[in-house]
Amino acid sequence: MSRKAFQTKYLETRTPLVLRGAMTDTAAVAHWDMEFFASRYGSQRVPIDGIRSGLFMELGEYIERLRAVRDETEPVLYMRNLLLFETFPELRQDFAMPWIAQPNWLQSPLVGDYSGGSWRYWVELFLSGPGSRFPTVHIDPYFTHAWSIQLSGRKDFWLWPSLAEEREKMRAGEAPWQHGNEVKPDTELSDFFGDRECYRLTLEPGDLAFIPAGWWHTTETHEASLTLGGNFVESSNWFDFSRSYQSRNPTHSRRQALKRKASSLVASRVLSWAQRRYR
Ligand SMILES: O=C(O)CCC(=O)C(=O)O
Ligand SMILES: [Fe+2]
Repeated sequence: MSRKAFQTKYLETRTPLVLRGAMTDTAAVAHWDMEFFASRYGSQRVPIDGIRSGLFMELGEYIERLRAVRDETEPVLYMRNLLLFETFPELRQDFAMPWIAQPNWLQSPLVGDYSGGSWRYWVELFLSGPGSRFPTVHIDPYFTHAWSIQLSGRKDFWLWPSLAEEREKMRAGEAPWQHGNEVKPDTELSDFFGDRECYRLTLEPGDLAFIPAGWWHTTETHEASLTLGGNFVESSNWFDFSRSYQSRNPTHSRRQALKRKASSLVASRVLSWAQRRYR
């Protein structure tokens, strides 16, 4: 598919897409499997179940545990949303952002820093095993579009479209972005989603998924699974992104404006010093 076709058919209409095998030939899919992470980073302590959970484990021990799961009713916790290049910076040279996530306006110095700069090169790592489930049905922050690359194992995704009134609330910074904790997508969400059509898909190694801005989603695995995921902003979601971010972070643009002022002040001081010195 051409970049232009992706733009008009999927980005602008916010339509989910799976590109089967699109990433098979990349270095990450070829080399980053469980064994790679276990042997290279086995003794590194990493957060389990998200950065805010306060739970840490050595990566090697986590991988051993998820390999040992036999019964889906006793799954391991999801090792999720680990910021890959903040944790393992040297891996960055072996990874190229998937083409669907380029251009990414979050990488432009013109838009400034969001989330303290951690979204500039937004790539997260997810590990899970039989019976592990992403803890919430949610919409990704601030209307960012998302991509997922399945590295090993299979992963089931559920996606539901949002309603116009939910999106309006999200723009105003009012809506909940998450629904439920530990919900079982196929049996317990009918009250919430009513007859909204659910898209179900299973990612296999090498597949690339596009999860558009404003779609509810969650995931589940039935085997050891390794996934990379990230989020991005470009022309089709910039307005919703900046408006909803601003609603929740009212001091953000003032801070950005101050920063710009401060840096131009420094620049003008340096320039006038240089002029005086070399006159
Ligand atoms: O389980 C996954 O790979 C996707 C998780 C997800 O939707 C997220 O981190 O926002
Ligand atoms: Fe998500």
